[in-house]
Amino acid sequence: MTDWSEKTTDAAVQQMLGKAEREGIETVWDRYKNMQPQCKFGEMGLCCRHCLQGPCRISLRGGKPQLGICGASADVIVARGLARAIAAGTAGHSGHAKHLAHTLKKLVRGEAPDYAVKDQEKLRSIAARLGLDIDTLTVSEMVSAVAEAALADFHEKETPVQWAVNVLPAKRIEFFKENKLLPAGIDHEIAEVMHRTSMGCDADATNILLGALRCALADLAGCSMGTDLSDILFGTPQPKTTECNLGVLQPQCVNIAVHGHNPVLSEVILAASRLMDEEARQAGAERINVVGICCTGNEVLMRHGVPSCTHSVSQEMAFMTGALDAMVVDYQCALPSVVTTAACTGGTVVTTMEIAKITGATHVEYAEENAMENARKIVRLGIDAFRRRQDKTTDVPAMRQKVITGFSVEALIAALAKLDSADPLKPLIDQIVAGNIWGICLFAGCNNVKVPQDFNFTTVARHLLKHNVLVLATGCGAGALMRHGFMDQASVGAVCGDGLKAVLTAIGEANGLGGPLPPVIHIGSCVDNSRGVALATSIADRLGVDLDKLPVVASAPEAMHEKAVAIGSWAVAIGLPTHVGVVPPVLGSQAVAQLLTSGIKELTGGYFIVETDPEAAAAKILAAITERRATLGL
Ligand code: NFS
Ligand code: SF4
Repeated sequence: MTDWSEKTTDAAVQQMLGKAEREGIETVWDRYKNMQPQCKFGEMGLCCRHCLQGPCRISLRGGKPQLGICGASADVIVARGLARAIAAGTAGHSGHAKHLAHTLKKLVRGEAPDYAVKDQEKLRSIAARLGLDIDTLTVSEMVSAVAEAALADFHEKETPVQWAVNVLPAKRIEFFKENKLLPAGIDHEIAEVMHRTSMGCDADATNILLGALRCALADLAGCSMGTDLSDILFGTPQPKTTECNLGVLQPQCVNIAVHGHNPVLSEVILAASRLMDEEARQAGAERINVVGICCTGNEVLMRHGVPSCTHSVSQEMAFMTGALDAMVVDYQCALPSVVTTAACTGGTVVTTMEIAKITGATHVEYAEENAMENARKIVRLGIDAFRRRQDKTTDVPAMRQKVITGFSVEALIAALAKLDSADPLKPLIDQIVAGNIWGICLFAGCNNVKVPQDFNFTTVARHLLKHNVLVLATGCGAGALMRHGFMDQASVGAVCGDGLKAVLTAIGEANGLGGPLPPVIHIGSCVDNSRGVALATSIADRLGVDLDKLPVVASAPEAMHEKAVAIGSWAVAIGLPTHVGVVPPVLGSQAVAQLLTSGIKELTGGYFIVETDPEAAAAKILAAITERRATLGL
């Protein structure tokens, strides 16, 4: 039997890889192999195509050429490349947030009849944060004002981006102001990075990186806005129990996977599917089974307990089961190859957004104005695919994991309030001071085909949990950890250190869970890294310190997307030691690499820890936490 452990550590995915090999169906891992050897210039960040005189690439190890045709140095080329990745990531997160703001505006105008404000309390708290007079405004006026404020954050204006200023401690904002790091407008910062990194513009690596950091803070604003507006529209998540992994696909049902990012689409698909079980039964199915993939999967998992099917690098495997009828995609992180996998196994890929079509997929243009009608059309494509697979066999791995999810900051604070209703953060802070919680680590980011799937996530998490680090997780990182049982309270005994175990048990029991909280706390999708920031900011405010003093760290052990680069960069900008387990294309410049991993510490207090060996990474992350504790006198 082939050993698949170098590709993935998820047993369900391994089983599907065996099937793909037997049937000669190409996967992302095959294409990775065919891509070897990958270009060293690209790996090092030493290739520039920013003008038509190029491509230019700078020779490694001191050989010639040492300058691009225009004279750009290795430092400049590497810094420009990184800055553009951050701008692209920012465009993704904030584009998602902008889409939600437009949906809110349509809602107010009566043009989005299938949407409603599900969480008025969240609306009021965000309106108050924006300085609106919440006592005199009606709900609809408040929605309108919040949406306008959100859209105003995109262009350059006299005042800085509110979704950056309002989500961080005052001390951090002062520091950003002094260092010209406060974004003036989200789209403005993206455009400015594109401008300054174009041929013949900014040719000072440090200066480029400072501009890139300001853009990364615009990315944080986009993430926070995405979370806030989604909570207003669809509700703030509350704890719930569900399941994950490929075993959540049910051959006797019409299986529809929502894939991508924005709950604007997936929420309505879910609602439509709940109204269409009868149609599914007429086609011979038991019912419609909606499952999630990647971050939109996290969105509907957090709010509705929709089971998560798989994540990131293994998305093709959902079709390999033969049981997935339709994969409905909005935008970001969908492999174009799913169309080919679907063709081999009989499923349908449905694209829905004007900016994200895939050749070979069925495109149903989705508009908020006709949301339910479009959603029904899309679900019907799934029912049609189900009809077509009646005489075919399916191979759904019998693997499912229990998941406890839904930990918004509001939910976490409510859980802590059961221990101290007057000062909910106090029990958490007391436990950090006592050392029962050694520190907090936020796991984020993707899987990356260069890493055996989930291996880095699970190895680092296991090590940190044993050392009593409280672990939060988002995105496909959360997906990795949930598929390996880290979000099931039953594994607390096996994976957590004694201090952490006691804390998780105390919170769980005070909340009537009849047991502990799960070892890893699921706080949402990638934009929901903002929930981690909100929690850290509350702790910092409660203690009256800045974020760079807290024993809080971030880790993206299997990062892949440009969005992950943007997130990692704002994590460093707000003062967090931030681990990345995949080497970003910066090693071509010693100056840039040095700045990111140590020089920047002098400025922001945060820095990158680049370490591909997960055991070594865990040790370095722990050391960073311990250093912070020592500075705090703990
Ligand atoms: Ni984040 Fe989420 Fe997943 Fe990576 Fe992609 S879905 S937005 S980028 S792959 S974690
Ligand atoms: Fe080459 Fe300079 Fe043009 Fe880049 S901008 S392709 S380094 S000439």
